[in-house]
Amino acid sequence: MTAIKACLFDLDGVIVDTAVYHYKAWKQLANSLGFDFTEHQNEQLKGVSRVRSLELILGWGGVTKIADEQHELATLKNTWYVEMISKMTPAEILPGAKAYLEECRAAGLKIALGSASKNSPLILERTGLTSHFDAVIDGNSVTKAKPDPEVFLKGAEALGVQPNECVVFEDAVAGIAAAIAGGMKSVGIGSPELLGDADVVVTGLDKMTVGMLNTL
Ligand code: B16
Ligand code: MG
Repeated sequence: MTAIKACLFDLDGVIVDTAVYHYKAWKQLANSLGFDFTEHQNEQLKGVSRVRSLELILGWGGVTKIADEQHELATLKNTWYVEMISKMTPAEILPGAKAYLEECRAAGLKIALGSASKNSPLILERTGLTSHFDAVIDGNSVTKAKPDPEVFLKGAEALGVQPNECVVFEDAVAGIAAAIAGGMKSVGIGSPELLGDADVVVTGLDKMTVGMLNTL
């Protein structure tokens, strides 16, 4: 068994719950176009890129837009979203997340962020977590979305470790698939029904210990 040397964390749904803000901003956009979508449908947007999220939402509303208009709509949604996340505070860090990042660092593990979000630097800054990461790989530095392993492979590279020395923490099915495709161990954050392909599934980082990584 190869020893784990690094932890790669997804952001939304693992460290913070920005899905609520994404939902509010996308809903506002859909409403401005004359339709609505449910919180259940919103589940499908978790871990999905901004561009792909818009395509899905327009599809739900039966609305067709040319590329230029799509770009404008995505930018408008992002303006509203950034307004919301600019007011985030450290109180919005999910239970156990900060303590687990600190436990990992104290155990000598390297830590990287592996997120689809182009807004991750702002979210880390607002929540006071920037210094907890040795590397940040996000929507600004990848060309292929999860389930492609690019974001996590770049994370491993930035940390100077091999993929099989990494464990990925993810709340999205596509994120677990990306970890597996990259040859990494994975911890699912959420329900075992949804994330059954992960090596282990817990409800949150408050349920994790560094010791558990040796059993993966
Ligand atoms: P942005 P993650 C993802 O974050 C979100 O889950 C997803 O809903 C969002 O569309 C995506 O980031 C892109 O975010 O519009 O801020 O670039 O789960 O990969 O940390
Ligand atoms: Mg996520």
